[in-house]
Amino acid sequence: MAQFEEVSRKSALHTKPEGLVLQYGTAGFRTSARLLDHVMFRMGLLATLRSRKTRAIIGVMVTASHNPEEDNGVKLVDPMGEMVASAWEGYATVLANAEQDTLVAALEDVIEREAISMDQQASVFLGRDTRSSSDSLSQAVLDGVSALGGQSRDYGKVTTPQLHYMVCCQNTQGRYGDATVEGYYQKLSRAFIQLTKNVSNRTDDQKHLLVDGANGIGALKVCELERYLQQELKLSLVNDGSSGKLNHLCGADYVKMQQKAPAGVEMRAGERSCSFDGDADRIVYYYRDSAGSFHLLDGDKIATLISTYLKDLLTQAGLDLQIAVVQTAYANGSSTDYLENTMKVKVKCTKTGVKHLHHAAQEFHIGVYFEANGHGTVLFSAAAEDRILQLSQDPNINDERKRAAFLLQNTVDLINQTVGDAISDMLLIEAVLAIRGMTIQQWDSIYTDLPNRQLKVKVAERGVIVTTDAERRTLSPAGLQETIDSLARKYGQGRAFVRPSGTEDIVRVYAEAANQESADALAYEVSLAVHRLAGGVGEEPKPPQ
Ligand code: 16G
Ligand code: MG
Repeated sequence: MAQFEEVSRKSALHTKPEGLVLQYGTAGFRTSARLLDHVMFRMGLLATLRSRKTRAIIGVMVTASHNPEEDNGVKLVDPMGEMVASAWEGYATVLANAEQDTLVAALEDVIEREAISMDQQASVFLGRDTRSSSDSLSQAVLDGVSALGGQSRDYGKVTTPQLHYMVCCQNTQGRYGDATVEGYYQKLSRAFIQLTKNVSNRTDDQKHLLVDGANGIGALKVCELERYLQQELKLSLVNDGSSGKLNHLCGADYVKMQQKAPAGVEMRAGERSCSFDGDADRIVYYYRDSAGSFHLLDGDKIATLISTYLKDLLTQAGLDLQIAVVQTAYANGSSTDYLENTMKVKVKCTKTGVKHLHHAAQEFHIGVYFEANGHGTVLFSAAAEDRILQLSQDPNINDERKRAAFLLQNTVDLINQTVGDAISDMLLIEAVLAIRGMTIQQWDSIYTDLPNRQLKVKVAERGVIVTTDAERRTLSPAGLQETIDSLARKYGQGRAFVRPSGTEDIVRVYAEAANQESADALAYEVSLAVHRLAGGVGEEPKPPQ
């Protein structure tokens, strides 16, 4: 077939290092950028096949998110803007690992299994982050698309959520919005201004936000957005990429893991600040109190703020829609307790990874999902959106219901429902704080986090750890869960779990307890148990200092 001759010819220009084996993990392929050229070419091929199969546009995003500048990665985006279906993650791994001379056979196998008609048109949307390697790696994706006769549209530098948004807009014929960066800013800023315009007495301090752009794509995009906000939100951008290194001593991952302010951020007491990650699909907030202590408001605090706001609006609107919060095992125990017992909201726990939370959130009228690391959004079912729309157009309702329906309607428009989006989440949080007249301290005091600690353990084969119950318990190796149970019981409010990382060759340990000392001790003791029972390599973990 002539098409496959082109694939063979072009593939010779994107050769695979012999013997290299990579896996499409939780967030696609991610490794050192110099190992990825052939992977990008092949993901161009696969996205083209996926487009033929679904008869829709497929997205390809070149980014390694919060990883260091030297790394890169790629993920595929399905037609409605969601993560690619899991069977296709398997094909991605097979294609990436095929040696040069078996690539065409591997492609033919996918075509046959999925009964793909090669006459069908194919179209791929491409985006990339600001890494220096992203330009040439994007070119490799485009080569793959054209080698299989697909069309492509290159959006250049965009955030990951912007690419997801474009894919969804185009595949819904513009019903979700206009598939341009301009259209994205217009939709979000319009909704933000509608939400905040009737809030009286907003001071300059309330309109001001410090943003750490992680020296990445989010920094560029937030600058572009600002002029659409008509001074309703004034952003002071640090780590804007002009001099600092991507994700180095800054960004959402750094702030969350180190529990401290990023480089370059000088906060006045009580000043609201937030950090994006390297591809702007995660956000965390923080501030310093008058005594100088640092306070982090992570994904759990964000989920609580947003779900409380939505629940109250539903009550005011008189809408009987079911709202739920989806979390992972990393959610702070205090947040789960507050949501379930004080707010009386349904809470569901899933495995780590956006696709699991996203999927679970689709089961409810309104599903608010956030990982503690700041990755999340809100999903509204079609029925929920319809009911909100109908109510907002009903002339026979009282002012309170009218106002609530108006706010709900614009909140739907402000949220990027395709995936967690730092820019959209930031605008939503700013709008909610404005509408509720809340300071960041008041938001923070909704509940108090339990002290916690995360550690990593190196083992020979992390697959020996098998988890169940949304990763909250282990089935193997034998005896590990019993050990964790008895260690956790020693400490007030003690809870711990372990899971193999989906992005690094390590086992992750999480522990929380009534005080920091106990959380640290519990995390250490559990790490030691993992090292001893699950084939630890290198030195045993050391007790906390
Ligand atoms: C990826 C996931 C993120 C998850 C993290 C866990 C996506 C887009 N990203 O970054 O949701 O929290 O992996 O990493 O799904 P870990 O498995 O190494 O702990
Ligand atoms: Mg990211």
